[in-house]
Amino acid sequence: MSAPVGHAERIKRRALELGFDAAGVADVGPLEAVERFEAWLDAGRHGTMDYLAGTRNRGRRADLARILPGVRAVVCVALCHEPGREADRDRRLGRIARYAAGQDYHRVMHDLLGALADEIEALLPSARALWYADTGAILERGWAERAGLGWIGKHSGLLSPRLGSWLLLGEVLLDRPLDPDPPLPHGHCGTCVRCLDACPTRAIVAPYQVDARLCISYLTIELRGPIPRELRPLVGDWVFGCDVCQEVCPWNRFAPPAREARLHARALDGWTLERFLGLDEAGFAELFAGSPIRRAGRAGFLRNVCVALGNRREAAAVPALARVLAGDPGALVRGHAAWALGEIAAAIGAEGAGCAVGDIAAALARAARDDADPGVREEARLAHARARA
Ligand code: B12
Ligand code: SF4
Repeated sequence: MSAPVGHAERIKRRALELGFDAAGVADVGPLEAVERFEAWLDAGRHGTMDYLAGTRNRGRRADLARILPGVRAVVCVALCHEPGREADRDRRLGRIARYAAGQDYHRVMHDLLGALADEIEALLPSARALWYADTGAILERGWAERAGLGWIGKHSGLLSPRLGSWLLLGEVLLDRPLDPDPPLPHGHCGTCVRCLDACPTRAIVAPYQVDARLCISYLTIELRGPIPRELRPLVGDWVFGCDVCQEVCPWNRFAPPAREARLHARALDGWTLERFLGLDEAGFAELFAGSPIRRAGRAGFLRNVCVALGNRREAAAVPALARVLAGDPGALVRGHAAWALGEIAAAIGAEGAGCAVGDIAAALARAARDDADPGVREEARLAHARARA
């Protein structure tokens, strides 16, 4: 069956009218990205993201027909999510990745992709259209590249010459053929390696290859346990996700802002890093209802807040951190509070604020002796040694 003339164009035009910033069609021939993905898994670069490595999901990534039998085309879409940065907000809250500054993009994609899939099914009666954004066993960057939306930058993100890389991806699988778009003839990174050089943890281990175990995005969102001690100083004040590799990219200099109002940054007026430390489970769930930040969970998010405060090394954070160390219900949070106190003590000690250092050392010594959790006792012991060094 040949592609119905005009359907692809009408679908792409509708996608733009619905609010997407780019749309293209990919044919469903074998995808190079599958091999890259398998090599990435074999190297263990997915860390603890076991859902990526399961046999069923691997099979589905390698063959879209296992998701939609008879699949013939992939309609790929991109949505700009750039909400802009505000220095004051970053200062108060720590840095939150741009894609997570507003409401959860999965919800936004749900609405837009659902509407697009309905329209496609109305245009092509008896066709089946299945849509995904992020959560499907689909190599979204590879398909978007195939559909001509952009190229894969050396940071491994999809980059559009017109829109930059502040893009979220989604797709509609279709069991009807559509005229495909050609992929871009070549990428436009050239000799640039800014993203590799700028990555604080050196997570871009080679051009196009990210080792998630080092990526701040993984460490602050996906990782459930402690952030490896040697990486904590490199995380800076990122409390959810990381944008460094995209911030330095020259192609983002003229990237357009998000048109979708739900992706604009929430002000979180009155909140600060120290105040976040007082959130209990219910308070966390309420404050971040409908936000991607809920994915980290309370313990993961407060762990990140402790690391950010430790890296800022300001004595003003000591009381809040000491309260957490003495009484937070989460061992993960108490352990990272201990680490942060050790960092602050080491920094202000050098400036001669010996009194605060004495308080910190006493709090750490108590935790090293009395905390119920052996992991926290160990963190406190190490931090205590650092505080006194
Ligand atoms: C797991 C995951 C992560 C992991 C691993 C990221 C990674 N680079 O692999 C972590 C948690 C670290 C992460 C971080 C981020 N993620 Co993420 N993530 C995913 C997810 C669920 C799967 C990605 C995956 O399969 N990774 C494994 C690698 C091997 O696959 P890949 O990324 O598609 O691989 C490309 C490169 O490796 C490249 N490649 C490898 N070798 C070679 C060699 C050559 C020569 C070439 C040309 C290419 C190449 O080829 C692949 C594409 O063809 C996708 C959604 C999805 N279902 O696809 C979102 C997704 C990739 N993430 C997204 C986003 C927004 C982010 C962050 C920007 C969030 C943030 N601000 O904190 C960061 C960016 C970090 C980065 N530089 O990649 C967007 C990316 C949009 C875009 N413009 O590309 C996606 C598509 C979600 C979405 N629906 O919008 N993510
Ligand atoms: S920073 Fe340079 S190398 Fe990295 S994606 Fe952008 S253009 Fe490519």
